[in-house]
Amino acid sequence: MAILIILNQADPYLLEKNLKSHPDCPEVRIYPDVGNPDDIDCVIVWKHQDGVLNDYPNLKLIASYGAGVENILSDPSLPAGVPITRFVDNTLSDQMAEFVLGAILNHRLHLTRYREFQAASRWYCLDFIKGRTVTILGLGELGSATARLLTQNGYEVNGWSRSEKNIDGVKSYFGEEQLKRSVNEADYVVCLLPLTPSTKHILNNDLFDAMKKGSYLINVGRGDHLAENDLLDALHHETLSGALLDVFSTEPLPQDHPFWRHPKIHITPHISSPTDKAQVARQILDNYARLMSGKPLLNQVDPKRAY
Ligand code: NDP
Ligand code: OXD
Repeated sequence: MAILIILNQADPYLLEKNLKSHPDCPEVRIYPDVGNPDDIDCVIVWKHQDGVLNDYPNLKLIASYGAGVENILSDPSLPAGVPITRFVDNTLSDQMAEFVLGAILNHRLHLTRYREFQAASRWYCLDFIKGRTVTILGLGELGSATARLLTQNGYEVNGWSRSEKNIDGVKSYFGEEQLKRSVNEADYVVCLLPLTPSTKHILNNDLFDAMKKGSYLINVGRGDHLAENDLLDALHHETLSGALLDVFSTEPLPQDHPFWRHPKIHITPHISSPTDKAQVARQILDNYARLMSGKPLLNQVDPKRAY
């Protein structure tokens, strides 16, 4: 039996090294050097091509290398009935929380703008931006960790999710009908939703119109949460004052994309919370052992919920 690594836009050799550092690791193969497909009982995937998971008759586990699983669930030839797990870990939640706090501080304190002034040898002072109310769309593993760090730093935090939440200091909004209300007082709106059919293009003109004029958008969920032309419109009409985007519909972001040169858009290359290779290797081997001994898997995805 063997684990097959199928990673795009991530280093399969580094993951292999981390897996093999565990004495209980089974044989590991890296796609496309599959060997006998009958040997493969577990695949570790990230941004795989549709159809490639269909060739393994003994497949018993599909493990996502990251937290998001939209790329797995949208594969029309996904093998039926094979359990899917995702990466859930404190390293991921803590990094995301720190990144979002950093993005808000950078905006409030104008740190990037001062770097631009410096490039023009310009001595010019701006007032700190005062607003400290943040709405987080998605209060799951990452959203709730981010909400906690922000409340600890004196921010007023609202969260929106499917079900009601009870997190100290965080005002909970839930369900479709409370979405607009959740954002209308916020100076910052942060998207930490999973990409599903009901969240695709949720960051659109309708939502922007419900947001406080001049508020700032941070999208660290997925590129397809955002209706890109609606954001360009909202920035043009000053409905929003700016946006930090870490994720894009097409990654890497194409060279000719208008976001690159937009003065009100701050781009980071899908880096807000990278997978920790040692932790993901440990977690997948733990689940592999659970699979072999018939124990329940950790962090299993519910395909009906789509996240
Ligand atoms: P979780 O599954 O733990 O949390 C998802 C949250 O979204 C839950 O609170 C859920 O509500 C809420 N939600 C889902 N669908 C809806 C809906 N239709 N309406 C309202 N709320 C909804 O996910 P994680 O926190 O682990 O990760 C979130 C996403 O972050 C990932 O799917 C991925 O896309 C992105 N990500 C980005 C990274 C980056 O580097 N940019 C790194 C890692 C992840 P409820 O709690 O009620 O179920
Ligand atoms: C993830 C990511 O989903 O890195 O883990 O985007």
